[in-house]
Amino acid sequence: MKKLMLGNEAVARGAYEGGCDFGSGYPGTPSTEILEALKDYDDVVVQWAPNEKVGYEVAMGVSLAGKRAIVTMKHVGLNVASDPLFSSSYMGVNGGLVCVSADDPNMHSSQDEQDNRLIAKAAKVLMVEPCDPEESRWMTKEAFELSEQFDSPIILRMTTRVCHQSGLIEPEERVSKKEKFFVKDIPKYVMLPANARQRRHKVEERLINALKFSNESDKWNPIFNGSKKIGIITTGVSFGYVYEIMAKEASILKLGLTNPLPLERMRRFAESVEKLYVVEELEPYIEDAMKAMGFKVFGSELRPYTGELNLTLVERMLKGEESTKITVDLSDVTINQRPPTLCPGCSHRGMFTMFRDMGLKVMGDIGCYTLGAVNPLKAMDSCMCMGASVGMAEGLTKFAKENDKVIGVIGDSTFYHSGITGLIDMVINKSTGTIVILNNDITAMTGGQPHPGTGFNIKGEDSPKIDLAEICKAVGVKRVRTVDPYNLEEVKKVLEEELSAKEVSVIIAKAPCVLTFRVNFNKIAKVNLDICNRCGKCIRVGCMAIGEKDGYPLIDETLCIGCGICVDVCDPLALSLVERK
Ligand SMILES: Cc1ncc(C[n+]2csc(CCOP(=O)(O)OP(=O)(O)O)c2C)c(N)n1
Repeated sequence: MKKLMLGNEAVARGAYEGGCDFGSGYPGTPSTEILEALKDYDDVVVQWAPNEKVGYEVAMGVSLAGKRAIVTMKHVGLNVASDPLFSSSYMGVNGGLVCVSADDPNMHSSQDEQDNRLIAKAAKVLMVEPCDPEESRWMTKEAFELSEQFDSPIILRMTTRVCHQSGLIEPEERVSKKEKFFVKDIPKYVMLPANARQRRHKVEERLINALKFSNESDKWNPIFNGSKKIGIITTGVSFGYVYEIMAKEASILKLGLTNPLPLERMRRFAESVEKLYVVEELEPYIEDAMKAMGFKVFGSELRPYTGELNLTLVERMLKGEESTKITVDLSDVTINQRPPTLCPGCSHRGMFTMFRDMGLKVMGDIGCYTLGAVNPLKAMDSCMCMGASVGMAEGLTKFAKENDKVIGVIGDSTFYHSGITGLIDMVINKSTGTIVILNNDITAMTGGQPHPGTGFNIKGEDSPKIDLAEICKAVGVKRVRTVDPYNLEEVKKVLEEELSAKEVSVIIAKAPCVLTFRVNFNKIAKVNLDICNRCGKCIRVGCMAIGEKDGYPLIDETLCIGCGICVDVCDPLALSLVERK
């Protein structure tokens, strides 16, 4: 029976059907739902890793054990996992290994826009690209077979629109596969230079074999015959747009196995049509390959070079002036922008209010708290990649002007992910910097996944809890303080003390995520208009529950949870907390 599934759920289904024994990964939009769905299949062991590199390495260990494994991450996660990815390409696999890279064209929720097809090419591993949920299912399922057949980790390249579109899938049975076990094979699995040099040839052999397969495969790289006047080569979600617009008017070569590219099939197709287009998102990956073979191709010059495609853009690309605007044109419609903001009552808000009011230079990081950079807080001065706040704070502290007060600010999940090594660097290099860890006991940004400090795992079962303060002490930080982020007076005092200390220090601001743990202080902020002097300080904490009328704060009682940050910043004491009735 057909089932309606999200692309990511279909990947999980495909993994289950493909005999996957193990799933790991680190949350990251748009990939997160894959493991969350996979955990519900009893035959698969599923766990979150502290970061993508570790997730990849555990999956590789499972592969060496002869079992099938999947590891999931967003595109920037593959940067973190690229060290094992590149070497594992030389080692090949024992059990099939599938690595999901969920790319995010247009950066809906990412700090950069990467086309990880280029990483697959550089790592010389096979890559497959589905276009919809049903393909996400069967391609994932079959990717395990391909992985074993070509002795290669496989990159399953998804994009936001493939991950997050819903569609019908046709579930199949789980495959029954031959039992495999660990086989000792030092030349294959120990990448000493002498062994790696030998394996380097195997990598090329693999690509030659896979190229033959890719060229011959109607299943992975099908051709939809139509008019020969126009030929279009496309892949992933772009196929959906192309097919909807041009199914009757063009011939389409749809690529599903995109590393190695089936060059011979592409050449034959190009020669069979009068005018050739390539429609793909982000880099001109296929287009460049066609140009290198000497073909005249229309592609990237007809579309925006950045961001994602849509029906309108693809129609304009392919039909130019004749475009009929088959989608609704929203250019005349005014849509009020709703900037993202911290939740009412979020424990991060008071911290950033304090950082701003103290004039600190804040080396930030990635998480909900990155919203500390936006109006009206504007209290974050950098955000580069996960974990970077620690090293950057160390660097800035070393060379800051004498009166500049620098801190690094990092979330708890991000600290476990990649902040710890930065802190070790601070200790061994005698930094005098201060790091603030915002500990809300969850990975909030991506929807509330557990992390090494939460004390429960992906299934909600109890798991050992790695204590943040103990880790900091264990790596040699002597000054580790914990503060209540709702007590701004305490926060200010501790920040001042630690900033003036002549050694590295860590401040842990500990309070649970109000959204995940449904925190309610059961109070409401009230304004006494007779006392309020309209200074606007309460409004500048940037809480959704505080509006403004004639310069006076207006409390939205449906949103206020009574955290009291606005009350704390009110100098004339016009705001107070009252019991919620
Ligand atoms: C390498 C990499 N992996 C994953 C992500 C997605 N991501 C961004 S921040 C974040 C974790 C946020 O959790 P935490 O640090 O605890 O902060 P919170 O959102 O809870 O405030 C994740 C998973 C990313 N941006 N980069």
